[in-house]
Amino acid sequence: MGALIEQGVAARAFPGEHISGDRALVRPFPQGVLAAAVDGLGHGKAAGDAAGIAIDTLVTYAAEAPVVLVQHCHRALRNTRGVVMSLASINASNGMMTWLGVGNVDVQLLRVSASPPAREALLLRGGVVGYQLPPLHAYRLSVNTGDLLIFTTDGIRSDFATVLPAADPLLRHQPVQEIADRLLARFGKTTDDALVLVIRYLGSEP
Ligand SMILES: [Mn+2]
Repeated sequence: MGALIEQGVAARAFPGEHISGDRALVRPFPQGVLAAAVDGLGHGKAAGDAAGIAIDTLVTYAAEAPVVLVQHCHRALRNTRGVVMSLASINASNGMMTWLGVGNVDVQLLRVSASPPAREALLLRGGVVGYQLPPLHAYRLSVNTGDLLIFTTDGIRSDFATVLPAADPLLRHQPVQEIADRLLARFGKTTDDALVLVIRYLGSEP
């Protein structure tokens, strides 16, 4: 299988901290790829420790369905301060994506090659993984070559979505790392850890 996606991550820790509680993961598995962004509650070492446990758990079970992944993380995080997280699992064989979020890690799907270009946002449920889970319901939708998936933690101002129209021609070709860097520079807050993960779906064609 060739590369199914390309990815860019831009992140910075709360000023004065060496460790960020915000972490991103892109993990291929035999039938597809898992993408995730995790925000450990608060900031500093305890937040980073919780986020690290979540990421390790996601790596271990990457091929599992998102609902199962959140349940595994919930168990693993019981003795931590907990995290919020959003996941997207893309199946390479049929171009279907399943996504799920607990807490406030925003995920936008920008269908930049559709006519007209369109945007969909992951429906988030309140809760804290490791402390209190909401009823878990994952949503399934198709993704097409060129689609962008943008994860942002709450260290990124939420109005970024309104100034990044899906029809922006830059989004079709600009390297995903540049898109991530641009969003962090323009919309990153200095009052929290901040992270942007940008994924472009390349499709499973050779
Ligand atoms: Mn945060």
